[in-house]
Amino acid sequence: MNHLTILLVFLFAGAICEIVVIKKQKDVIYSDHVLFTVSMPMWLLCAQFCSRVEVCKSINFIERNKTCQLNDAEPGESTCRFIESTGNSFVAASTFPQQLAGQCKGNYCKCNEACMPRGPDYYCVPLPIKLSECSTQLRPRDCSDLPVGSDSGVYTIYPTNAIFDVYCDMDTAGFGWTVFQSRMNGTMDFNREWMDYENGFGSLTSEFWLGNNFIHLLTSTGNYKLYIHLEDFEGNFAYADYFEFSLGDSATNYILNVKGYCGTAGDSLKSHNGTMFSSIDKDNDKRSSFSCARNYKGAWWYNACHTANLNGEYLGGKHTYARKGIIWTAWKGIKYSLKSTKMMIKRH
Ligand SMILES: *[C@@H]1O[C@H](CO)[C@@H](O)[C@H](O)[C@H]1NC(C)=O
Ligand SMILES: *[C@@H]1O[C@H](CO)[C@@H](O)[C@H](O)[C@H]1NC(C)=O
Ligand SMILES: *[C@@H]1O[C@H](CO)[C@@H](O)[C@H](O)[C@H]1NC(C)=O
Ligand SMILES: [Ca+2]
Repeated sequence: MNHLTILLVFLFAGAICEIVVIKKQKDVIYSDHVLFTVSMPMWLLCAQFCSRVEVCKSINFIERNKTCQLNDAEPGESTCRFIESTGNSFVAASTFPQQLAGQCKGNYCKCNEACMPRGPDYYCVPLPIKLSECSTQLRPRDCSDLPVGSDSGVYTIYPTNAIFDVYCDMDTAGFGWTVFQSRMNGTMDFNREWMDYENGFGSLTSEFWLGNNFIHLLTSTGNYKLYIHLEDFEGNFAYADYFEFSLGDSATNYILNVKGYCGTAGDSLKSHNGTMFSSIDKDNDKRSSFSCARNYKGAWWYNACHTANLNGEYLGGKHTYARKGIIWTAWKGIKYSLKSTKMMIKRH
């Protein structure tokens, strides 16, 4: 018997003894985070399997061919990666009842091991399938390589030929986002020159810009998506999620490539795609005899000039100066400066 068969025997034996009620979210599957796929006769056994595997955060069960997919994430606020899919089910592991998690709850096997209950105790068995994520665990290329379960915070990452610190957000939109821009309360001055925007400024635990250099470096080593989280002063949130995001190098003036919008904030970056980065001392915008960066006190991928300006002045809500402030026009129009913003990326 191979490992998989042994594992399944245990799971089936376990399943027969337990009567549990699990809420399932029907008719959708979560497409972006499938770790691996196994055959199972019913979705409850798929859920059992997931509950025994430390890295499993949710499942898709495909009814037609009895396929159980284990996902390494639960969707965050965004539902962009859900696919409507009649007859199938999605279940988040956080909704599993205590009995299902059994004695393994809170115990940690290695990333490529499953936790198996034994009486009041547990033991770890190697998974039959090797998880690629494990190989880079000690030298994460970005926040998505960190061990599943890691908290939000500052981590050192090791993308190709570089080492630097970043803030990892594990709470806003699911696990593994590398944050490159943060506005919270206006404490940091964002009206800065090219060199600052190139190399980064601010404090990673408060307000900051990671640096065009670093954003380019990260997005040139793989396929990245972008998530923009916005908050107003009335307690509302909105997001814009782009399936594709990258920056060119310094020779292109960090030209923006962004596409695949989905979200609640509206697509205010569309008109900025394909434009170069500009700052108060370097005008690469599309408006002659006029500096968008100087006029709107920011640094951004200006066209002639903008429909979004998240590095603008911290003006604190409604104001009278059209397009000044921290602007996302599709959500709050041209005279509202947002309370907080976060721009972050994740490999896919
Ligand atoms: C079952 O169907 C899904 C969705 O069409 C597909 O992704 C998966 O590979 C199939 N599984 C098997 C074992 O054929
Ligand atoms: C802004 O928030 C940061 C981080 O929470 C804090 O350190 C700083 O003191 C705040 N500044 C103001 C002006 O509230
Ligand atoms: C966005 O800009 C990039 C870079 O200039 C370009 O290659 C791409 O075709 C543009 N995409 C869209 C959807 O306009
Ligand atoms: Ca100009």
